[in-house]
Amino acid sequence: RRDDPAHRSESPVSNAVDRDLLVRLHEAVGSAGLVTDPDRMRGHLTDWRDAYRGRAAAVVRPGSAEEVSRVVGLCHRAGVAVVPQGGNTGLCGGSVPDSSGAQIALSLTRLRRVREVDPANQTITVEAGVVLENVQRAAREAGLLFPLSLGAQGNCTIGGNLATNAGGTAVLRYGTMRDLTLGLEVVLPDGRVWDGLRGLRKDNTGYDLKHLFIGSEGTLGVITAAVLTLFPAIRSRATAWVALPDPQAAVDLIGVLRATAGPRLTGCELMSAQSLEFVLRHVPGTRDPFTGAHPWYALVELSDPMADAGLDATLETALGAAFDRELLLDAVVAEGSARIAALWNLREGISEAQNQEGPSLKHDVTVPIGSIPAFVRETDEALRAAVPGIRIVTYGHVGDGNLHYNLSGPLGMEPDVFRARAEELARIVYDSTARFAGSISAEHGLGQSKRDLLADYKPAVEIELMRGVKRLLDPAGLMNPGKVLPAE
Ligand code: FAD
Ligand code: S2G
Ligand code: ZN
Repeated sequence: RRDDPAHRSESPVSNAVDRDLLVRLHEAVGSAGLVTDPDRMRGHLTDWRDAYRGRAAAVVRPGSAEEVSRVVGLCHRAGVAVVPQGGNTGLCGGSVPDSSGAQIALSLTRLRRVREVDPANQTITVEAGVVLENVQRAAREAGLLFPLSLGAQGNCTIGGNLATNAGGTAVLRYGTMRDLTLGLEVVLPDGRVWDGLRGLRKDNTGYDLKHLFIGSEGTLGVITAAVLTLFPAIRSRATAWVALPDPQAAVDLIGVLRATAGPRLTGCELMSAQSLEFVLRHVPGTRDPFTGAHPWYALVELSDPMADAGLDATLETALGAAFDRELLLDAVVAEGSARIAALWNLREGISEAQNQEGPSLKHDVTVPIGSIPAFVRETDEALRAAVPGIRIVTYGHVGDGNLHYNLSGPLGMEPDVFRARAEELARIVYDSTARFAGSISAEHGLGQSKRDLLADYKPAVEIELMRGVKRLLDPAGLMNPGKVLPAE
């Protein structure tokens, strides 16, 4: 974090690994693939929010899976730790090396090939460094859809999406990255390559090993390619922005939408009034779709592969039923793609807007959907008792039970004074999550920021099993050490 030695003005480069390894790495990846210049390394030694900084012996950028295999094998033989990186948009510090300077940052961003699109099989085979929005584009160009969608899609990579089992705004219809993956190619911690790039929807031949690597955050191996499932392209969408009195109304609205639209409900994002206030203040060009202020808002979206699916009528029917049940305070259906994009901009702008308000303490939690109203009531109450005036930005993927509970300090509170309360406030959110049988990390993973919480929120036997898997696959402990699993 900011107070550790890595934040001092010391050079990010260190010579903590012997020169022989650097020479061999240079032989393996050439000058294009080995970065030791401090200025060129810096971007690889911090995350998107600059919340974590580290140092490294070098940044290695292999250009192929074969080069990844050679690099990882060399580091394994030299006993040097490897920290895989994609777009560095992760929010738990998982891709940032530690401050020892004795690790190699392994960037997969040069593995950028879309190896194959197979319309008959409805699959796409891509390399780990392909940016998410380029996978979406490749699918679109084939007349198909790759549905993973999240705010960082212009920078995050498929390798990072797999390693964090990314979720995003379409999970309630298409699932997480885990549900969208049929096969993986992985370089194991000793450099061997596991080619599991099968595009079969049925394959019951033993343990499903890909699921060990999906969500492993670079601690079990380096993902170099994947076979992902594609879906029919969307040809009609109907999107509405609604105002609600409370989270209970949002939960009831989901029920009405599911009863009316079934699987055509593909987006349901909730946001508190505080969230919208920050967006309207900091995101240029945004405006409140309603005149009066309301306590809660939701963005709901139906979509369908049929062009004339009558979605507008379906959405109007659902909203009518919701008004009849007094679930809504106001509603507007977006006319045309520009208005739809403007509504999504209100939602996707929250994260960046909150960063403009000083330190934001992020908590990415899931609770069973029916528990959301009580969970929000109890958590808000406890947070406000702890820090009067705290500004609570509650928003996110309510359709799958995932809320982002991101906290900003009260107006006038010194940022460092608020930051000093981070652990206490996290406990309040996570203890409340645990009381409602939820998860302390819905989609962002654990990285380094949440790994030490595991012991308090996971059964000991589960942590023992995970340690067993780690020992089996990475006995030398060289893959992304210090991430995911708590220190022994
Ligand atoms: P990185 O940050 O580079 O790495 C993340 C982790 O994966 C690290 O532990 C790293 O070691 C490991 N890793 C990376 N590449 C590989 C590889 N090839 N093999 C093995 N391990 C690897 N996340 C969501 O799930 N849903 C959201 O809605 C969402 N919204 C976001 C909005 C914004 C504005 C931002 C900044 C982030 C958001 N995120 C969200 C978080 C982040 O974008 C995701 O976690 C994403 O999947 C990270 O991808 P990346 O390529 O940036 O990975
Ligand atoms: C989102 C990520 C951003 C944040 O916007 O859906 O997953 O700030 C989040 O938590
Ligand atoms: Zn999210």
